[in-house]
Amino acid sequence: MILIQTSTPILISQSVETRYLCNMNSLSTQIESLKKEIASFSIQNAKELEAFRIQFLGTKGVVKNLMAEMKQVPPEEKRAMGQLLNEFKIFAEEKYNTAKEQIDDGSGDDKPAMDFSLPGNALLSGSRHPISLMRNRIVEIFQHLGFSVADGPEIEDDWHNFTALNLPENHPARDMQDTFYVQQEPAWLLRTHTSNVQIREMEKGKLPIRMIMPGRVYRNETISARSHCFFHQIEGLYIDEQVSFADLKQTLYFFVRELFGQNVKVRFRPSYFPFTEPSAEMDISCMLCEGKGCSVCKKTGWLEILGCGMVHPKVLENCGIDPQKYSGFAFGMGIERPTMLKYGIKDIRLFSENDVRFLQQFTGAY
Ligand code: 2U9
Repeated sequence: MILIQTSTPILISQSVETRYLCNMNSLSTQIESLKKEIASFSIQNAKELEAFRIQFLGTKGVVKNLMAEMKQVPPEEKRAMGQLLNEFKIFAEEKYNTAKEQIDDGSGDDKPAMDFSLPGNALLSGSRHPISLMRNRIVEIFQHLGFSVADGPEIEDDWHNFTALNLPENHPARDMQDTFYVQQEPAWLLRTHTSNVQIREMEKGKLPIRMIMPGRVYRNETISARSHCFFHQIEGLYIDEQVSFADLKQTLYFFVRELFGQNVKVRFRPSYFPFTEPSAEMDISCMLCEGKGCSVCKKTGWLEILGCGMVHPKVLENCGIDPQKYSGFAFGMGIERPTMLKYGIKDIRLFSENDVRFLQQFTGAY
């Protein structure tokens, strides 16, 4: 015979002969009486709450003991009795939870009521990462010029990262863009620039294209205060009939004045990239010394900000675009460098260390 411990002892198992020790009718009578007991159980404070929990919901409490008895119920009655028991369990839990809430919020008599005159808890607001702040601002400027944003894979194949960009295997310029290869599939690599997205957009064959491609890129480089094995870029591409170098210059001039202020000066220096011809690097006047020369601009008065050029005809051909009909310009810039300049950040590693003392400084920044 098993007695469940309540103030009114409940007889669950009555005799050995019956094999199962309570039936549907007797269980429902017992539960009705238990429910009455629960309803009249006074819970005014944490101590009474705990007493209730132990008696009805504890490991040796009424609910657990009734559940244990279910083992002896024949299969044809298990379902109905199980349901009855479950409803009872919910009934007891609801009583417990309601009482707990009242005690926790001070409306029980254990704690004083809440003092609404006290100051509230401050809401901690997060902050955008400085790289995101800079990327968003750059994206916004180009969107005003009618550029849309395109995205693509960081794990790329050789064609989209190198070969289509006029960087065939063994091209010496590949040396400057050494990267990481996927061990199980060495034909896949981590992209070294977001140019793979341009190639994929051009391959779609929908012209004209006026897009910018922000994203994370990878290089096999030694990590130091000035360089990292991954960083962020924004590249841009404009392809249409009769796009000229003058369009490139005017677009980029507009962009840097929006980003760094209307007084900024620019200069273009001839350069070489396998994917553009002609190619150039664009410098802006140093915003720290206003072109006079300082340690940041290494006494030159100029800061190198991006590379650019007219898309090489071979690259257009590689993507199925007729270079006789279409021309275009492209540019690429790292996001870390202008971000470091804008916020006076001296070490590139801070961007990826996730130190809240660093990140918190950008709360409310734009
Ligand atoms: C296609 C055709 C041409 C993108 C370009 C550069 C020049 C450039 C560097 C700036 C700093 C990379 O992050 S960085 O190291 N980029 O100098 N990028 S032209 O030219 C393209 C891209 C795609 C199809």
